[in-house]
Amino acid sequence: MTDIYKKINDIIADARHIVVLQADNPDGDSLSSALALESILSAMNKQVSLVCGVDMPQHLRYLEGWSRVEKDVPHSFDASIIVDASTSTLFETFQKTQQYSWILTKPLIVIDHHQTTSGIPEAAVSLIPCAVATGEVIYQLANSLKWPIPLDAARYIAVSILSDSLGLTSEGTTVESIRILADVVDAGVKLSEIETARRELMKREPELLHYKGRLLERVVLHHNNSIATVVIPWKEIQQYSSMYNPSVLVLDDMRMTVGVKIAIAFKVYSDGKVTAKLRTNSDGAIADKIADHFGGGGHSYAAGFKKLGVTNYETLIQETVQLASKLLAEQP
Ligand SMILES: [Mn+2]
Repeated sequence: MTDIYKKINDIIADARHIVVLQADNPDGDSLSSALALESILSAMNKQVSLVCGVDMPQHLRYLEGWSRVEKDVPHSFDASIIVDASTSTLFETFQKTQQYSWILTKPLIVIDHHQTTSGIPEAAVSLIPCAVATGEVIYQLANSLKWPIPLDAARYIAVSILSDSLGLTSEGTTVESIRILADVVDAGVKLSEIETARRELMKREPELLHYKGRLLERVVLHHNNSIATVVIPWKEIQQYSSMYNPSVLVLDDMRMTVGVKIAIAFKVYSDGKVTAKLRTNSDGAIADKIADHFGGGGHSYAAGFKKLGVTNYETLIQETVQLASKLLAEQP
């Protein structure tokens, strides 16, 4: 690990302007990891540009600084850091515009914690230890390299850990995660302030209340209620996505149903693209295996995949359900 730390330190030392990149599926961990790095590197007198190919989701906008995330890679920079992702397929938006190949012309650092990924072979250095959140990895890196960790960086690290560990309750939460959280609270971070800001922004538009009801009515239970699926068609993606991710609106309710081991939300786009978001309970932690089968990635509890050129999405759903039931039957 120290070798990797040294390589990262060298790249950062040589760079004046650093781009911090999130994949096309930004979440609480990726955004707060990017903002934590921005704060840390700025304190080291670096110029930092935050970039993500897609809009920051509404529910993350309680994090001060979200609006500094730009859509385009700047014209000149010296190095880049990808946070919370290590699969190049997650950078489709950049790949379409050649921006991704532009990124690869400069030293690229990958900082992530996803264990089942295809990796980014072009990266100069990849730091992907087992950790509950990328924020945890950044804290350990900064601490060990004696980089400054300003209070706002410490706050973002707390958000990142709380977000990916589901409030320190997920399987991947370790003593180290709790220790880091204790450290940042010791440094002055107030967890109650983070939670108040988050809850205020969690309030949803009234029309989402009724839409959620319609989505829940459409949930299909398969194989003795062990697999729950829902389909979100293009029309609804267009209508509601700017307010809230329709999948996220119902996945937890699906998962919190007696008997359900795995919940899957499919989004069907107009161009033949179909995405699937998978969430499981502890007795059905096979999300990564299913995602992997379809070329996606993630954790055993939460994963996703994307298929292009799908002509009949119902066949894909059938295939997914069959694979899920087979994997569930093979569970010890
Ligand atoms: Mn993460």
